[in-house]
Amino acid sequence: MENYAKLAESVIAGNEEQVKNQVREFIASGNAPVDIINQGLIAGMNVVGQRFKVGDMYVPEVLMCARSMNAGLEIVRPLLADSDAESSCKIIIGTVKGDLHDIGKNLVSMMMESGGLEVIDLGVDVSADDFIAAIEKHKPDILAMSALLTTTMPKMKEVIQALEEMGLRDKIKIIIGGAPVSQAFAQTIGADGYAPDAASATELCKSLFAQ
Ligand code: B1M
Repeated sequence: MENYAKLAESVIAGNEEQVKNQVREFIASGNAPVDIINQGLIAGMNVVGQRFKVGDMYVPEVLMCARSMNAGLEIVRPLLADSDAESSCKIIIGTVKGDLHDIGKNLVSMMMESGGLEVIDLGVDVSADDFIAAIEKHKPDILAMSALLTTTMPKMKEVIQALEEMGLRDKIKIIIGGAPVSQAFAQTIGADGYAPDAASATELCKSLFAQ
């Protein structure tokens, strides 16, 4: 069993160089990319989240941790993208208006790509108008929205309402995710599905696409 705890510690310490070196070592030793992500990088970021919550860490430190985690993800990304799964399922993903959290969304996006899905990532702070413009331009099968703040969750509903008003709602499946979001909330706002993590978001898209 590899010592992913050391990698998690490097994320918590915000030590970007150490994270990159450890990730490269894990890859060279033949460790599975998904394990490196889940047991090392995300495990570390989860601790950061808990410390931030109780006031043991502050925004600048959290940003350093996030940067370290992303540096590790960037090294693992090409290995995930090596998946030879093919699909014509096209997804537009973004973090909703007012919300700048993108670590989880990037992970979802990366897992979807590695699962053979085509992903157009609109980034963070995406307004309903921007989502709609992208949907009209790219004609995706699925819209995937992420929110990490309880204050930005209602933006998801606004996007769905705007799609209804434009007569576009029936042309697309909609999934949502992010720490404060739930299956019950998805039902309340009229989304087609909710996924708690990146792997299940990929599976959910595949099953909705197959319907
Ligand atoms: Co912010 N932040 N933050 N933050 N931040 C939270 C979310 C918070 C819970 C921390 C806390 O206080 N307890 C809290 C929200 C409280 C609430 O809403 N009730 C919070 C707050 C308050 C804020 C600010 C308002 C702080 C301030 O300025 N006073 C501010 C808001 C800025 C803004 O967005 N407008 C802010 C800022 C920041 C940073 C910039 C410092 C940084 C973001 C950096 C970045 O993303 N580039 C940050 C971070 C890092 C966090 C925590 C610590 C970690 C989030 C994270 O990346 N987790 C977070 C605390 C926490 O979550 N415990 C917190 C790791 C990531 C892999 O998990 O994002 O949950 P997650 O994604 C998961 C799943 O949720 C799911 O899959 C992912 C992988 O498994 N998922 C999806 C996500 N999106 C999905 C979409 C899907 C499906 C699944 O389908 C579409």
